[in-house]
Amino acid sequence: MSTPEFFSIPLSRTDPRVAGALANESRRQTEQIELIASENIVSRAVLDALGHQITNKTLEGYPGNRFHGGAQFVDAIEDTAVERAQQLFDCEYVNVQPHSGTQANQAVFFALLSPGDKVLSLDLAAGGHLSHGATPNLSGRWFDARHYGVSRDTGLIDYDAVEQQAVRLRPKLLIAGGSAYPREIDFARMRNIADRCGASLLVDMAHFAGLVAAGAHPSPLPHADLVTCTTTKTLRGPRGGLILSCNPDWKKVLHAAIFPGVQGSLHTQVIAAKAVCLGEALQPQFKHYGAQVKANATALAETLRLRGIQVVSGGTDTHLVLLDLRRQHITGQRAQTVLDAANITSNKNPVPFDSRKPSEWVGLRLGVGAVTTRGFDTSDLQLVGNLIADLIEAAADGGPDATIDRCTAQVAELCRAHPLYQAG
Ligand code: DSN
Repeated sequence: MSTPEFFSIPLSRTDPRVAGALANESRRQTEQIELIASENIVSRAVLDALGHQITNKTLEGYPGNRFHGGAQFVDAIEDTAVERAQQLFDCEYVNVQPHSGTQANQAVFFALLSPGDKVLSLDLAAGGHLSHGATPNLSGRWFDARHYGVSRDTGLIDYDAVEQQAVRLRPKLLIAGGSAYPREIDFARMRNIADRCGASLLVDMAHFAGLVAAGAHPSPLPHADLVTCTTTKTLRGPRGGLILSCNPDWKKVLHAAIFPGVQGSLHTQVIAAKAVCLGEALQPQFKHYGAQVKANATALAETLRLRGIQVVSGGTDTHLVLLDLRRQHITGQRAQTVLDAANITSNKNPVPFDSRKPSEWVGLRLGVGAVTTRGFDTSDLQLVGNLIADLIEAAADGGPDATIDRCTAQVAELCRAHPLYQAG
C-alpha cells in the first residue's frame, strides 16, 4: 500500500474482517434494546473525538508539565475537560486521566494506603464493585478488604450495622457505591461513620454520576474525601474514569498516583471525548435526560413488581433495577439468555445473599441509561417491562419460543421508532 493510500483507504476496504464485525455491532446496537446498566449511547460528537487523529499523540504528565513535546493542543483539551468537570460537579480537584473507573480506584488505593491496610466496602453480592477489595482483584489481594452488606429484609444498607462494623474494624478507607445498588446512599451518614472510625471516605459514583451531574441525585462531593466515577455510564461519555474532590490539597498526591503511580501515557482521544461529554452534561437538556432516566427506571421497576417479579429493595432511586428471580425458580443466566433471544440485552448479577457461583446467581440487572438516550419514555418502559415479564414467565414455564417470537417483533417495532446514528 502506498503512503497516500495508507492515509486514505477506509477500513471497509483494507480489513473486511474487522469492518464486517463492526458493521454487525452497529446493527446489533440499532436492533436491540440495551438494558445493561453500565452502558449508554454516546453522541456523534463524542464518536468524532474518539476517532480523531489526536490518538497518535503520546504524552505523559499534566498540562504545562509534560514529558514530550507538541503538547499544546492536548493541554488545551485536558484543561477544558478539567474546567468542565469542576463546574459540573462543583468541585476543586479533578483528574481526567484514569483509563477506567477501576484505575481511578486503584490510584486512590495507591495514594491513601499501604499494602495490608484495611478497607471496608460494600459486598459484591450486595452491589459492590470488584475494585473495592474483591478477592480476585488486586485491591483484594494486596489490601485487607472487609465488606458490609444490606439488610436481609429491605435490601437497603443498614447504616447502624456499618457503623458498628467500622468502629470495630477501624478501616483506613471506607468506600460507598458500587455496581448494582439501586438506591440513594446516605453520604452524610457514611461521612459520619468514616469520622467515627478515623477512615477516609471514597464514594464510587460510577453508575449514578450522570444523575448527579443532572441534579437528579444527591452529590457525594460535599461529604466524601474523594469521589471516583466512570464517564461511560449515566454520564454518557467515552470509556474512562475521573477522580474528583472538593479539597484541592489532594492534587499533588492524586496526580502522582495516576501518573507515574498506576498509569503511563494518556489516552489523548479519550480525554478529548471526555471534554465533549462533560460539555454536553453542562447543557440544560442533560437535566431533562437525568429526570427522564429516573422516571423510566421507576416505570420499569413498578411494571415488573406489579407482574409479580421481586425487585431488590422494592424499587429504585437511580437508573438501575435489580430483579431477584428466586420466586420464578430460574437463574439470572437463564433470564439473560431468553431476553437476549428477543433482542433485549441485560446481565446476570448476584442479589444480596446470593450464591458465590455466577452460574447459580438468581439476579438480573437492568438499567435505562441507554434507552433513555434513545428517546424511550415511561410508556415505552412499561411496554418493555411487560415484555421482560412475559419472557421470564415463559422461561420459568420452560416453553418460551412463541413468546420470544412475539416479543422480538415488538422489540423491533420499538427500535425502529427510536433510531440511532443517522448518516451525514
Ligand atoms: N462495573 C461493571 C458494570 O457495572 O457492569 C462495568 O462497568
